[in-house]
Formats: sequence, structure tokens, C-alpha cells
Amino acid sequence: MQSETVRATDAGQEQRTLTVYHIPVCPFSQRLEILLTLKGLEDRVNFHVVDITRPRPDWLLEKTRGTTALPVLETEKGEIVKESMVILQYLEDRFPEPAVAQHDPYQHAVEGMINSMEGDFGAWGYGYVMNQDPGERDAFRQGMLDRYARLNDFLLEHNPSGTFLFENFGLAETVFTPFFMRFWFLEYYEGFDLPPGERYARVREWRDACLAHPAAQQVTEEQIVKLYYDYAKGAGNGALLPGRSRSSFMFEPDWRSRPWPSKDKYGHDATDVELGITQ
Ligand code: GAZ
Repeated sequence: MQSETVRATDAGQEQRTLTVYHIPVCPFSQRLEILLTLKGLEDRVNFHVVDITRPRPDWLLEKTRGTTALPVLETEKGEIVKESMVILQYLEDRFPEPAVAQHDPYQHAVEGMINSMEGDFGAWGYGYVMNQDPGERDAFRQGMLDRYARLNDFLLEHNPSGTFLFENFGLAETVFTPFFMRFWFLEYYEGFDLPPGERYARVREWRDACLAHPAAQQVTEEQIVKLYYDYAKGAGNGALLPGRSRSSFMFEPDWRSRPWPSKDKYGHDATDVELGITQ
């Protein structure tokens, strides 16, 4: 699904399908891929890859009226929908069967409440991996644990004996799973994992079932660890670190051919050569 669209969406041709403009491996975009996979609609949408390391092209800025955040969905009629949570709801409304979101108003409110924690949860984990001050590590670790504990309590309140928030992998799982996957970078570069024991048992069960779900296998741990090396060194979104000529976030050369990076983010600055990303 990460293949470039064949239709010339930038050439003013009529569009007969839905198009998502996205940055591959972006967690917000993976949400859409998961939802479409759950609905069996992977082929219904063109995924058009946008190069994050270059300025956005004018034809795209015209569509978005100047905003640069992706993903962005364009309908068959040329209507523009921004924000991954809004796009998920749009796709759910357009393609209601099989339902991913809850129908019951209260249950839908429950998934809305847990989803309202995603921004803070995601931002904390990204702040943690990007932190460069060893003196702040404990505070980041504790903050991450606090956020997992909050999710644990929420799951215990609403589905104490189940695995997912409701019966099946649904909207909340679609929203959180891409972050659970990105947080493989915390395991690797910060040695962070949920401690054993009751305090995190419910959220651990949820997270592990989310990670294993067949509809959510768009990225792998190895891919995340390798591509996000520069995030672990404080440089996000394709930014270039001092002494380096390429970003670890580039998609060439393929991550499979690169060595696993050094885990020592506080003590070592890996070179292009060590990362296997020379031209
Ligand atoms: N709220 C939007 C949504 O769709 O849900 C967020 C979309 C978004 O941030 N997209 C990013 C983007 O297009 C790519 S993915 N950025 C370029 C631009 O011009 O705006 C996440 C973080 C973070 C840093 C990066 C990302 C990330 O925290 O994966 O926290 C969650 C960006 C420092």
C-alpha cells in the first residue's frame, strides 16, 4: 500500500478514486492503513507518497490551502479532509461495513475518551526518544509509565476481563497501535519496557494483542529502529544531524540492507557509513 499512485493527481486529471497523500511510516498514516485493512478496502484508496525531505509541491499546497501536515485525504470530487482522526471517521461513515467504531452512543463515547489520550501519549513517547539529556531520562521514563498506567486504569474500568477495549480490535486499537509500534524505539534506544506486575498487566495485554493483530502489520520493529535512529539523536522528520549527509529516515537504501544501529544514543554519534546509508 505504500506504492506510488499511478494516476497523475497533480496533472489536473479527473480523479475516480480516493487518494491519501502521506509520508510512509508516519504513525498517523498507518491508522488509515489499519482501518482500510480491517474493512478489506486496501485497494479502494490510492496512497500517494510525499517526500518529507523536500518542500511540499505547489499542487499539494493548493489542495491543503497551505498546511503541510499529512496525511490528507482527497475524495473523488476533490474534497479535502485533514487530520487522521477525522479521516478515520470519514472512512468509517463512507464504508460502514464491517464497522470498526462502536455504534452504541455510550460505547462510542468510551472509545472517544481513550482516543482523546492519544496526542499526549504519542507526544510524550516522541519527546522521550528525542531527549538528549541523560539527566532527564528518569523523568521521561516515569512520565511514560504514568501514561501507560492511565490507559491500564481506563481498560480496567471499561473491560476488566477482556483483551481489547471492546470485544474486537476496533477504533481505539486502530488509533493507538501505530504508537505502540513506534515505541519499539524506546525499547531499543532507552531500554524502556513496561515492568512486570499488576500495575501494567491490563495495558500490556492490550498492547501485545494490538502489536500482533494481522491488520496492523504495515511496519516492523527492525524498520522502526533503523529509520528512527536520527529521532533518537534528537532530529525528527528527516532533519539532518551535524556531520551527516543523509537522514536515517530516508527510504533508500532500503532499511533491510542496513546494519542495526548502535543503541548508545547518549554516548555515540553514528556516521552515515555505520548506519549503512551512504549513496
Ligand atoms: N494531528 C495530525 C494528524 O493527522 O493526526 C498530525 C499529523 C502529523 O503530525 N504529520 C506529520 C507531518 O506531516 C508527519 S508524522 N509533519 C510535517 C508537517 O509539515 O507538519 C509525531 C510526534 C512528534 C514528532 C513527529 C511525529 C510524526 O513529536 O510522526 O508526536 C506524536 C510525524 C515531537
